[in-house]
Amino acid sequence: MEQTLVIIKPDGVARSLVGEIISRFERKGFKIVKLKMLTLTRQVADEFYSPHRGKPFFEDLLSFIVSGPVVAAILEGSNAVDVVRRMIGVTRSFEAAAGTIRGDFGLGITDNVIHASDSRESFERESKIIFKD
Ligand code: 3AN
Repeated sequence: MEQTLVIIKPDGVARSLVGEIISRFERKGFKIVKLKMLTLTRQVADEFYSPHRGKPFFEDLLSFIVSGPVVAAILEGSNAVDVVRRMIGVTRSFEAAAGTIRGDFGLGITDNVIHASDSRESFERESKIIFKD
């Protein structure tokens, strides 16, 4: 069974969307394998977003992701990476389709409610950083 990582970002947690979002994944049929709330340090955030180093939005992205607690989960189910990416919607929330998490709950780009691994390789890298144990 395939696994993927999702992180409900500080805006999603602050807006009390954790239950709604986790519930969508459960109802879809995913199994929650790991779940935790944490606040990323700048060091961990820098490592997590290292593929985006040097991009114009990198500083804003780091400041935002460390600005409050996040909820991270490892989800398991058929084609988890692709299915979850479809469920969250495109990066620019204001363009995300209705019925997706970003489409239903956000308007932002930096503050776009949720992160999900975009490949199996990303999942392997990201989950080691977030779930070190
Ligand atoms: P996604 O989260 O949809 O995979 P990525 O991996 O391209 O998007 O970007 C990672 C994060 O960087 C996004 N979730 C978003 O918060 C931020 N980001 C991406 N592109 C921009 C942009 N043009 N301006 C500001 N922030 C951005």
